[in-house]
Amino acid sequence: MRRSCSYSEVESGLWYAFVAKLPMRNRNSPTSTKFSERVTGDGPPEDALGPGAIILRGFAASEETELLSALQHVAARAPFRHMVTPGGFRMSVAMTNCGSLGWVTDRTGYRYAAADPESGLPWPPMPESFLRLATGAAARGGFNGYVPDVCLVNRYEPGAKLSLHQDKDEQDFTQPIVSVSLGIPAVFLFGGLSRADNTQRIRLEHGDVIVWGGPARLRYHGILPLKEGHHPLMGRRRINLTFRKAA
Ligand code: MD3
Ligand code: FE
Repeated sequence: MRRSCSYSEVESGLWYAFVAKLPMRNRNSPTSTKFSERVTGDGPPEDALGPGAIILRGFAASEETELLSALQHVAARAPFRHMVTPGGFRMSVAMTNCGSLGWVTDRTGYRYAAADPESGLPWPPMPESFLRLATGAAARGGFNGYVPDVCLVNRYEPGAKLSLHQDKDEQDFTQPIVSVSLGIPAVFLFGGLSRADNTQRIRLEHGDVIVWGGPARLRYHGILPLKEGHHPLMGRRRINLTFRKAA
């Protein structure tokens, strides 16, 4: 059962304290609505994505080779698959997981499970390089001691999309989610706490890492259909690593 959580509960005053210590270029505050631009402007952290979401542009780029080789090991043991939603739709995004739990969906619902339903085996352990990246990024966002137990890996090919949704299958919404974009760029949609709220569009590129915590944690979000593209390392794919503390 989902734990309910009020907006004020997840909105931590701490956010403002750690943002003040960050260099301007890492504050999330774009300068215009043109989402083709990199977000590098300065200004208050409430701009753009709003409080709780911090973009670390290119943070993962120097680790790309290690991340990719670790990902190949994960996918060898737990292959990417297109899961089915409770409504019966096959997802265009292919997914796998590593860590002590993995996010799954089927006709019976969404949940975190300790075993891969395709094989019955435990999910592959979280690679050291994944964990290092996630804890390092979380610390930069003010979340010291973050220890994710899940990395959900999303694989997009041109045309794949993720409809607007909230992530609320986790137990504790005070724990952030860390996302890592690799491969061809995508347009991320960032809404509000209600599905009907307006959305902003943010271009996510290879190596970009975002820490979603505090008041950003329960905002609606999605990915527009991926455009054709080619990345030297990833080919015509985008991979998103999303780290969670689910249990
Ligand atoms: C904002 N993945 O796996 S990552 C997902 O690019 C998911 O594959 C997208 O949404 C992707 O659930 C977006 C960015 C992201 C992840 C979790 C969030 C943004 C978030 C949770 C709360 C708010
Ligand atoms: Fe999500």
